[in-house]
Amino acid sequence: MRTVLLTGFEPFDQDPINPSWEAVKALDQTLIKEDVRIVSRQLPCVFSQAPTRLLDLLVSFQPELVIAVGLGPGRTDISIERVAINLNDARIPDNLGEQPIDTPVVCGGPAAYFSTLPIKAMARALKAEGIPASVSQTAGTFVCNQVFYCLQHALTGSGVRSGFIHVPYLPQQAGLAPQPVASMSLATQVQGLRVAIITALETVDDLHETGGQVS
Ligand code: PCA
Repeated sequence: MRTVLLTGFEPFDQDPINPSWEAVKALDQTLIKEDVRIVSRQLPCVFSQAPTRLLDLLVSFQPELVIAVGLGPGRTDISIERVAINLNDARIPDNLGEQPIDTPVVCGGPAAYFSTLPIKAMARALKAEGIPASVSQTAGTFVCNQVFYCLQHALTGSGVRSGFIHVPYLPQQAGLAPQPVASMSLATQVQGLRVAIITALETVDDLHETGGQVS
């Protein structure tokens, strides 16, 4: 049996729920193909703990594909991240009150890593199903970016494909927000992840079409 590892995050910043965990949890133990099983695990939203937990999961499950998922507050679609940068710059404290400012994720590591997922093909496949999606050029500078960077750092040269997806708020979260903010139903998020995983498993060479932005 082959394994796809999905991770989602615990709630953070006073939110009682994190859609990334709700969505990946819904796919835990799913047979996404005859011989491919999804394993979903939660990561702490803590700079000092998330990377170690992630590395333990890579060792335990020996996955052939890894997609880490996080909430992108204010994201309007399923955002398939292109690049992780070697920088922590926390606008808010993490769940242990740590707030690193301008520190490297990995001392001496390269400035950035690219996703090794077929990000263009994934965005296109989601849109073809009527699910809003795009390639994103930044995963931010908080714990999601840190986890994404550590994931790419750990798997460089391994042949295991990996990357990161940000999902929007759930409608019930957006309904409580003081300002209008985008949201997406849990069912749509789960279906989006399902399509993203199947596309990643089936696509060897990514599409050559633009996923860029002017600014
Ligand atoms: N989103 C945060 C961290 C955890 C999460 O789900 C981020 O985008 O960094």
